[in-house]
Formats: sequence, C-alpha cells, structure tokens
Amino acid sequence: MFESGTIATLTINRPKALNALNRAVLEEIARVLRDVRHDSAVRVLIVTGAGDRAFVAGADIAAMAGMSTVEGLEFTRLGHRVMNTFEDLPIPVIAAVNGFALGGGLELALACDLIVASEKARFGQPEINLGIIPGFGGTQRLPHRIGHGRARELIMTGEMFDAPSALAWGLVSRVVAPDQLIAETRKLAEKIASKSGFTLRQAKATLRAAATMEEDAGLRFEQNAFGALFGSADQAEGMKAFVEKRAPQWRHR
Ligand code: DAK
Repeated sequence: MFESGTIATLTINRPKALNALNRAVLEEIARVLRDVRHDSAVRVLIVTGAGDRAFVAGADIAAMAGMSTVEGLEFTRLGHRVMNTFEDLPIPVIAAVNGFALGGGLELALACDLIVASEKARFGQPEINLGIIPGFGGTQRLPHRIGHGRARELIMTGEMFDAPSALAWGLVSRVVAPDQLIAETRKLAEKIASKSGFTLRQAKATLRAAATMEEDAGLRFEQNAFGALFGSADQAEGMKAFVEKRAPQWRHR
C-alpha cells in the first residue's frame, strides 16, 4: 500500500501473517521503491506495517521452509536488494514500528535512516531458533547501530527486546504511545521535509559513509560533500536568509 506526496507512506499490508515478507511482498516493495526514487516530489518516506500487531514479523517462515539451496539463495538476494534499495534511496526514510519487528522486519527497519517505535513494539533477531542466521543484513547492520557486544548477544540468543531497551541502546530515536505513532512520525517527517531536499541528500550520503567507509575516507567524503554544497542555490539562500533575518525559501537544489 503506497500513498504519495511530499511525505510518502509505504505500508506493508499482510496483517494476517503479521506482515511477513514473502517473495510477492518483497517484489512489490521493490516496485514501490523504484517509483519513489523517480518521484522528485517525495522528500521523506515513512515505512510501517498494517494492523496493530506487527511492523513485519520477519521473512515468511512457511514459504522458506520448503526452499531448495538455489531458491534460498534467490530469496536472500531479493531481500538484500530490497534492503539495499531502502538504504540507497537518496531521501530520508523513517520506519514507524507499530508492533513486532523480528528477523527480516528488524533488518528492514535497520535499512531505514530513523526508527520511531510504539510503546508496544517488540524487536529481535530470532533466526537462531529456526536454525538459521539473519539473512537480510542484520549481522552487519545491527552491530553498526547498537554495538558489537549487544548485537552478538541478541543474534546468539534470539531474545526479543522492547521499545525502552531499543531507545536506551540507540536503535530507535523516539518511543511514542501506540495511537500517536503515525502522527508523531509524520511530525518528525514534516520537520525533516521542511529542510532543503538537496542538502538532506548530501547529509544522508555523508552519514552513510560513516557506516560503510574507513574513517579517513569518510572524513574526505565529508569534505567533498561539504564543498559541493557551496554554489548550490540552497546554501546561498540559507546563508542570505540568516543575514536578512528571515526564513529560507528552499529551492531544493
Ligand atoms: N512467517 C510466516 N508467518 C508468520 C510469521 C512469519 N515470520 N510470523 C507470524 N506468522 C503468522 C503465524 O503463522 C500466524 O498465522 P496463522 O496460524 O494465523 O495462519 C499469524 O502470523 C499470527 O501469528 P501467531 O499466531 O504466531 O501470533 P502470536 O501472537 O502467538 O505470536 C510472534 C507472534 C511474532 C511471536 C510469532 O508469530 C512468531 O514468533 N513469529 C515468527 C517470528 C520470527 O521467527 N521471525 C523471524 C523469521 S526468519 C534468508 C533470508 C532471510 C532470512 C533468513 C534467511 N536466506 C534465504 C538465506 C530472514 C529470516 C527471518 O526473518
């Protein structure tokens, strides 16, 4: 389910199976993300789950149960492609986690820039209980977000954790009442969308470099991105507006 606009919302809509990700759902997400990438009107994307029980309860276990090695490989490739596409979107992406975010569901949230959680949210990488390990990027993205020690314990025990723990560990940036989740996430999205879209793209690319590059390369990346902003319409406008004591009128370029 996809609603477009300055702030677009992608809702994973398979509530009977707690929004578990099967091939059809992953392919649909990939299609929506292609549209988002080419829609210059969209400045922030919110991702959430349908219903009040789950964000995404993981990859579809019933569908995976009978997979051959080749099918499993194809499935994990498709999943990685979708997670990478989220991470590679040039605009900020916010996960609004309304319930269970387990396995592939937590991995999907980890591929987003920010996570806002309902007080009812429950997180975890329970794959170990199924005789597998996280297969959509969790072994790499979870330690980047919350540190190696905690990530090791969570992946090796498969234990779930709640929203206050997720906040304390820096996984989520806000925890809100369940009935306020979408409104609060939209408020955050609107605040971000009120900035220059062009500058936000540079900020996102540079922040990503912090996770994917060695520090000296990342610092050079920052210098280049910072330098490239000089000469942009919005750098000129932002500084002129400050001097003239007025709000900037962003041109998003
Ligand atoms: N897949 C398929 N169906 C699921 C599901 C899932 N992950 N999670 C829940 N469901 C379905 C249940 O089967 C049930 O369906 P019906 O029986 O009603 O038809 C319905 O959703 C409601 O669930 P429950 O009846 O179980 O509800 P409860 O409140 O009792 O329990 C729960 C909620 C979230 C604690 C429980 O459903 C649960 O433990 N679900 C599984 C969570 C989980 O283990 N998630 C991780 C999945 S593994 C790979 C690529 C990727 C991955 C791995 C490998 N390669 C191919 C290499 C990623 C793996 C994962 O994400």
